[in-house]
Amino acid sequence: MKIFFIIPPNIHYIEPYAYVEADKSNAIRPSLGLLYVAAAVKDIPGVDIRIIDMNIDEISMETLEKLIAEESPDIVGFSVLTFNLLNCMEVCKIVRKASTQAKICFGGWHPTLYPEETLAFGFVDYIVIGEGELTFKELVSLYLDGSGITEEKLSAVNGLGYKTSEGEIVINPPRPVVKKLDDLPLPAYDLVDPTKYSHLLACTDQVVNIMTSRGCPQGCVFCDLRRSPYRYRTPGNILEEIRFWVNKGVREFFIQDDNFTINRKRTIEFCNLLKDADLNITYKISSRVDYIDDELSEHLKRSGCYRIYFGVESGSQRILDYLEKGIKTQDIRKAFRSAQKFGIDCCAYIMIGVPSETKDDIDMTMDLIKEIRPRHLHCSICTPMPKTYLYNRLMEDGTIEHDYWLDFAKKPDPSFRTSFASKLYSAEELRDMQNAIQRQFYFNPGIIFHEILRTRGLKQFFAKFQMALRMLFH
Ligand code: B12
Ligand code: SF4
Repeated sequence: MKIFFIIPPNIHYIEPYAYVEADKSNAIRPSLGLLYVAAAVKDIPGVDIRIIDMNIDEISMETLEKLIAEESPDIVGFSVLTFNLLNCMEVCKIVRKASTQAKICFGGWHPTLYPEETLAFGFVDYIVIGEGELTFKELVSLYLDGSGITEEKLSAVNGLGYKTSEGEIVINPPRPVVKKLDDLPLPAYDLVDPTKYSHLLACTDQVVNIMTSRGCPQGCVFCDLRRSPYRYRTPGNILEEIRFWVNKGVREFFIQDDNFTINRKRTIEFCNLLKDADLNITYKISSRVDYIDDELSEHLKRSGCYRIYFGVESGSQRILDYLEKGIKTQDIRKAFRSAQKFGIDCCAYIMIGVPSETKDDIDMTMDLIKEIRPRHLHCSICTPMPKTYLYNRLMEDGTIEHDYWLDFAKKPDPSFRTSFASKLYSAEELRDMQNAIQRQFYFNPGIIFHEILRTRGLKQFFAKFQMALRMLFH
């Protein structure tokens, strides 16, 4: 059986909460979700998988149409975020035009949050809710058993949604999350060309993204992962993946976990193992500030960690409390001091436009930034994302008058614009403040000097230069 996984081209751009210029120049990374799902089925005899990244492989819609018509895949899968839904839909039109037999399967955050609405699209045949490895594998095995797909068989696949021959939407019971992540095969990087992916702020030409845990026990109100079951891979299992890449010449890794340091014991064990393995690699992570202290910073640095991305969010304790961040501004200062003491670059994610946030609160954030001196700064505008706690809370208290994300999920419209959470400032004022904060931070002689020093060749120099120009003149 033939399976195509398609990463759509960027046709529609829904303005994000991130700084627009940074968002546009952001990393081109393979979709780890798709690579994990592909890995779960690629070694099954009779399965032929192809991953088509229409941005990286520069495949036009016309070429794709021909390819689908010629190859006639049985299933075409997409990893769908609310933000790339419109792009996926554009490609689905082509798939449908080229083949009537290909079944279209949507997985990822969007169908997980909006299962019925997603299946209601005529062109979607299956959705996979939550983690996809086991559900998709079971779906594929139905194809391979040779006796044909029946509704009875589909109804036995937990985590799957499908339509009956009468068009009725069926959502099967959910599938429990994978408890032992070590049991999952490593992502199927062999199905993509990893040398084609890049990262603007990387130290080497080839960075491999890895994910070592899933879920988060913390309760930040804006985040989809709020209080989701935390599971992790063991240090030995992570090292196996790193070794695999080191043998292929890779020297830099981005540990893409939302929060790498949740389990302190595991972090220290991992650092020791990596240091003893003496692989001469570097890596970067994201962490909460309250998990970082001198001891951990020293372990991280010695094992090759060169950068930590911290969710600082705000310098105002009132705002941190509103966000249920569970940290004190003192924790922020302490974490930055610790990491910087051991020579780790610190990058701060901050947020403006939190409900009830005033100019004084934003000034407190900027004062804190001056004090903690991050190497990089990402300023976002607080945006209630679909079905997050923040979105639901603002709907309950009447701040959000109607469920506009639901409208979008039912009828995605390219003219849709993200709504920000603040009622004190207009979207334009927030964008202006965000632009001013980013420019003020980066057009600073110390930061520019450091960026030039860190630039590893002409290609990266031009990429950074282009971004600087866009920041100045957009
Ligand atoms: C790394 C990351 C990024 C990276 C890289 C994304 C990539 N190419 O992998 C970058 C920085 C580019 C990014 C950008 C954005 N991101 Co982001 N990102 C993440 C993050 C932290 C991890 C994603 C990941 O790799 N997970 C690991 C894999 C294994 O899990 P997974 O992708 O969910 O896949 C599993 C299942 O979903 C399912 N599955 C997924 N795809 C498929 C496909 C099929 C066919 C099947 C069967 C199953 C299946 O099976 C997989 C394995 O179990 C998540 C938070 C999170 N932890 O999920 C946010 C997250 C996905 N991002 C989010 C958002 C909002 C954005 C941005 C809009 C941010 C912005 N710029 O303002 C952009 C949008 C990008 C775009 N246009 O599509 C939201 C999405 C919410 C939503 N409703 O869609 C999340 C959930 C964060 C949040 N708000 O809480 N992101
Ligand atoms: S923002 Fe980070 S710490 Fe907070 S809930 Fe999400 S993943 Fe956890």
